Amino acid sequence: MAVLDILEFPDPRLRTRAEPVAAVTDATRALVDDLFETMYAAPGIGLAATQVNVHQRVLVIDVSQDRSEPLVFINPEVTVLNPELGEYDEGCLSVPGFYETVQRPRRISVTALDRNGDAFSRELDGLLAVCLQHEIDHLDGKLFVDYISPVKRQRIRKKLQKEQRRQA
Ligand code: QAP
Ligand code: CO
Repeated sequence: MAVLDILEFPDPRLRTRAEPVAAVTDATRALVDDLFETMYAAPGIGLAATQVNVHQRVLVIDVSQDRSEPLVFINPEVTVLNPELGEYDEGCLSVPGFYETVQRPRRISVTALDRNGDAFSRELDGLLAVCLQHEIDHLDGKLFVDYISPVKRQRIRKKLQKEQRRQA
């Protein structure tokens, strides 16, 4: 297992559309383990493979207080159950230090493969529904800052680029 480097906005690799996983193998499970280790180390509540520069449709989430409810979603597909939108102040390990309010459907259902390659479905609401939609956006090359005003997005881009130059 390994803690992997996380790409940061505005890195163009975050705009890559991830490919479906053709078969869940030991290599997929090794990626899942690295995603959890990286997410827990951060610490974060969700991480998509895109954020560690692996462009496969794999993401992990744990929104529990005591970090005891690891969830794996491979090739996730979402259906909106109710068009009603909710608001949440979202952050992102790829946009460190910034939080903005984003609106998304409140109630969704998801179908995905688990770490054994078995299909499952569940209905989600609350933070889990927000987080899953945020992470699937990563697999499609999308970031939460795409939902905010261009002025705010540009301000965040400039601050992070300055920070990244300092670290380089
Ligand atoms: C996505 O984000 C999410 O800025 C997961 O300095 C977040 O785990 C979905 C983090 C909120 C819904 C609501 C962010 C850690 C972690 C930071 C995260 C930071 C350190 C973000
Ligand atoms: Co994110």
